[in-house]
Amino acid sequence: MIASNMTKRSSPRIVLISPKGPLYRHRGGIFGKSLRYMPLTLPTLASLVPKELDATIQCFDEGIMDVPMDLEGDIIGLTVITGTSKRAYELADHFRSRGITVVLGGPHVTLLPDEAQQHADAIVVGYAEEEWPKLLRDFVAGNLQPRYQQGADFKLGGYPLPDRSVLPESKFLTANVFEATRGCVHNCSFCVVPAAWGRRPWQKPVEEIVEDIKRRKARKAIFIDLNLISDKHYAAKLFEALLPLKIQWYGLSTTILCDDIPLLDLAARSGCRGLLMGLESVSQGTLKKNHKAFNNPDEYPRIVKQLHARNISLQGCFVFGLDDDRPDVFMKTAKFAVECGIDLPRFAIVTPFPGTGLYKQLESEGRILTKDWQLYDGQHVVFQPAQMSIEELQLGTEKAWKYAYSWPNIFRRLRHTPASWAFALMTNYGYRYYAYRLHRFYTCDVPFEMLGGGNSGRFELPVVAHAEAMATSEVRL
Ligand code: B12
Ligand code: SF4
Repeated sequence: MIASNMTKRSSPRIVLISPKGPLYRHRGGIFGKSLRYMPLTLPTLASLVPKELDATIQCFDEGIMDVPMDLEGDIIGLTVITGTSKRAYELADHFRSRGITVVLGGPHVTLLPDEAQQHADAIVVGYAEEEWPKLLRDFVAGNLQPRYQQGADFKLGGYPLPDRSVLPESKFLTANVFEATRGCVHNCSFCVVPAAWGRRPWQKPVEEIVEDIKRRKARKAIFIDLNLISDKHYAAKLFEALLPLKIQWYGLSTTILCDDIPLLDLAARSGCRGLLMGLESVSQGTLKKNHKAFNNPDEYPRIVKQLHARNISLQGCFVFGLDDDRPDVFMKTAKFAVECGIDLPRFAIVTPFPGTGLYKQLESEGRILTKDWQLYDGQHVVFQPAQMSIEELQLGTEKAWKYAYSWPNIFRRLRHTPASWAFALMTNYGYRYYAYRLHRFYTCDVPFEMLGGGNSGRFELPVVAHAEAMATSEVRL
């Protein structure tokens, strides 16, 4: 029987799910447990459930556990990113057919709300700090609306701290994961952030982050912010506040940090030991065309040296497949990464996530090969590359990984690493393991999560994209 969303309920049973497609479920990798940090999505949503509702909350992250298809609940919230949307819709359809109210939210729902709406009783578009509690109150009152939208006056402060107890901490490498900001002021053509949330940087009051770190008695912290230095003034305030905590921290930043020596020095003094930077390409032309001209490949060697001089390791991420890339791009980039001494280089196939400038361009040129969103994971070719074949892009990416993670090149790169040799070798060994088994594993699961944050990937020959490309003639995060 399908339950009515107009029925009043008390003490609702809320279930929160982070779905994962078959490629990404239970990825224990070589260490037998998830080498990921705990994502903050479900802990954040759980903390926002209004106390007066007297709700029970159950959380499932399919990366580490099974979702019982016969679970009992009154309302299920699923978080959706593009790569998991197929699985999310499958679960949503299943639970709705069992009469349970389903709510969808997250980056993919924000990018494609009309698509998500077809699989949900209600969706939340944008950040949900205000809308999720409102939605739950409406649900309990029997007055659920189909769509809730982040307000224009949204502020990222004054909410309860994430409730990390809703997920089993022991299944993750660490739960000392924090978020200071959201959004980014830049507009890189392939990036989901400006497409989904605009170019405004949202910031949590620094005191809230300090309180969260103290409450967890964290000695090491991971910041998941996609660009921690979007607002340099705020970043400086945050780093100052971290000084007395004497922690080591890891996060994501743009190369712009290295143009501001006082801020870089402050970051290092505040405990920064590892940064992930989207270096993207070794071609200035490619960067410029994709609105990332603030990156200058001529400066990359200097950036690595500046970071190393301050005991900061670098995970440098490159993407392959942008329009100027030719078949020589793979080895050129991999050799460059080795020569620069990047501690952990990563190579991804560029993904035109729906809603991004890149997606719009490729779609208008008829070059999107598949809309099977589960292949939109930075690891499959889903569009027709401009100057190479799909196979070249796939295999070239694999070659770059293998080159950068051959033993001689690991040793070459690590000559100047600021990390301890044991640590640097362990993390590189982890990446090497995957670099040589890309068709079997999902490289995101490996150790930079020990160092910091991360994106980027794995690849299998994408059967769908491949077949469609063949049919149409021919022959990057
Ligand atoms: C942890 C993380 C992961 C984890 C788990 C992600 C997951 N949900 O499954 C792992 C490591 C598995 C992962 C993998 C990948 N990730 Co990731 N990841 C993140 C990261 C760094 C943090 C997520 C987080 O904790 N956010 C904090 C919470 C509070 O924010 P939030 O999730 O956005 O949730 C808020 C709202 O969106 C909303 N909301 C979200 N879900 C729901 C659900 C309901 C019911 C409601 C009401 C509201 C709601 O409410 C929350 C509060 O406002 C984000 C970047 C970021 N800083 O957010 C990227 C991000 C989610 N990842 C991204 C990407 C691209 C990837 C990869 C493709 C990277 C790669 N090449 O490997 C893979 C995808 C794998 C796949 N299966 O396809 C993109 C998503 C883009 C997209 N369109 O899908 C993001 C946004 C980063 C980016 N580059 O822009 N990732
Ligand atoms: S790629 Fe990085 S710098 Fe560019 S818009 Fe996205 S988060 Fe900002």
